[in-house]
Amino acid sequence: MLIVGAGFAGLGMAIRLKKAGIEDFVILERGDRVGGTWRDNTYPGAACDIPSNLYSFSFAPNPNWSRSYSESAEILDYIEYLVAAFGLKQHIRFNHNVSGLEFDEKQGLWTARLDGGGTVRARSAVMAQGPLSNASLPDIEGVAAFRGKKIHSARWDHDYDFTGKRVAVIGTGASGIQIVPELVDRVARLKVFQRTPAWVIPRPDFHTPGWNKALFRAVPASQKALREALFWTHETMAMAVIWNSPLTRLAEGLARRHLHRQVRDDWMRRQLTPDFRIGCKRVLVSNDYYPALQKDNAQLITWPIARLSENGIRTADGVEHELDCVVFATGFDVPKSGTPFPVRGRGGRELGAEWAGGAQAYKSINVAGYPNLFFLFGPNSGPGHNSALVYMEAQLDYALRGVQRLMDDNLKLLDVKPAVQARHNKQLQKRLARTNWNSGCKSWYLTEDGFNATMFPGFATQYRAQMATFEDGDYERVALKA
Ligand code: NA7
Repeated sequence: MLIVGAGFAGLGMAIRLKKAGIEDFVILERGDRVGGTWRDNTYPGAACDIPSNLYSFSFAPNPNWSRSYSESAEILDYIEYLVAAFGLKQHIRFNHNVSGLEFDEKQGLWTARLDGGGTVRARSAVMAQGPLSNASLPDIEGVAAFRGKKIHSARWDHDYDFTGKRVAVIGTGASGIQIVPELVDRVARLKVFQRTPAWVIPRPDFHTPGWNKALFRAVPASQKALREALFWTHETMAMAVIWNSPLTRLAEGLARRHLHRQVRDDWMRRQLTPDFRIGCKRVLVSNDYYPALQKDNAQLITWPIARLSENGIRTADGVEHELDCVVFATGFDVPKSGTPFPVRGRGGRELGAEWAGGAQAYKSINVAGYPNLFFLFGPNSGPGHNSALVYMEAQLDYALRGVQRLMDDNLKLLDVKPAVQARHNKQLQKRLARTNWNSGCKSWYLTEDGFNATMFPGFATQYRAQMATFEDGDYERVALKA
């Protein structure tokens, strides 16, 4: 088997394979370090907005988390611990950037082409390259012309000295609101360019006391119980975030109260109040973003950006903002085709072309015409309210079952039936139409035409249930000739 990507997903797959006694696999990683998104996002303040006890593998609990919401470096340490603890290093090929995948139907083999030549062939393949792995500079006029420092949140320059600088942060999503409080005290002036305000709720973040870690080490069941409690708390939040319900209004009330408590100025309150339903975009958690915006050297700018110039940013009201540095917290380039490189399946069909109108898969993991290929965090696997790793574990189990079928039944190919996939997607899209994500805001969850190929319209428990059964009848099976 070949696995593309050594982030949580690719490494999780490797652990599952090893636990099942399968050692014949290789992980192709384009970088020189494991960790995926947690290797790339090292900006000051980078942290997960899901509690660590839930944002970690249930089969590898960490009793030593230093706080409820871990920072990026601690998550990266955990990922590196996984590599060591499960003996994954020997399977990883660093600096191996896959530039294409091709299926040979006669032999039932996938070939990965590598940048700079070279190929890897395997019976099955796992796409674990992550949905948000390509940092994107926005398509704003003049970005190239700006002569000052440009930094993207996911490509941080730790050598740049912010002291005394006039700095802009463009973008107020999950990354932007974590960067602003960290930068504000280091710079001379901080201008925050907001296009759309997001809903922000309080962040119940605490240091883990020593006795608590000791308890987790001595009585692992206590940590398991905490994880369960966190899981069900987040499950309940689905009713506020995914669907429009009385809980949605309750959550909006909580966010409004948070805003009113932290921000006194009426103008600023109005600018920071979203005009869409909570959950439509990712709900943000922060205690220090609003206070940072109100510091004397900070300014919230809501005029649209007209262009960047050599010296700064010009806004639509005609004001020139002179700057030394622009931080782009503008998110990621979610590939329109759904894959970062061409993927050719049976009969030379190409996935990017098939997904041009919006990606679809069966149970988010298999795609008809692309046998023996498993997508981790594929179409409609995104959680809006719960830990991505809960969803990931369900995917890993499912992919393992597929791989075991191929091996145990001596199959050349296992390909989901097109009709099964079509029926599944018809139901998904019907359910998605009734969700908050499709209630009128713009987000990276949707294509420009408003097609939601990203999120799973249900509870994590429903997603788990969907992934818990592997129906052989859903697949075309072709045996290898003896
Ligand atoms: P996001 O969530 O995609 O946020 C990007 C932010 O940048 C958002 O506020 C955008 O405004 C803003 N943006 C993007 N392009 C522009 C332009 N051209 N002009 C002005 N503002 C712009 O990325 P993050 O890195 O914060 O978070 C990504 C995910 O990581 C997040 O969903 C979590 O799962 C963790 P907009 O709202 O589009 O008007």
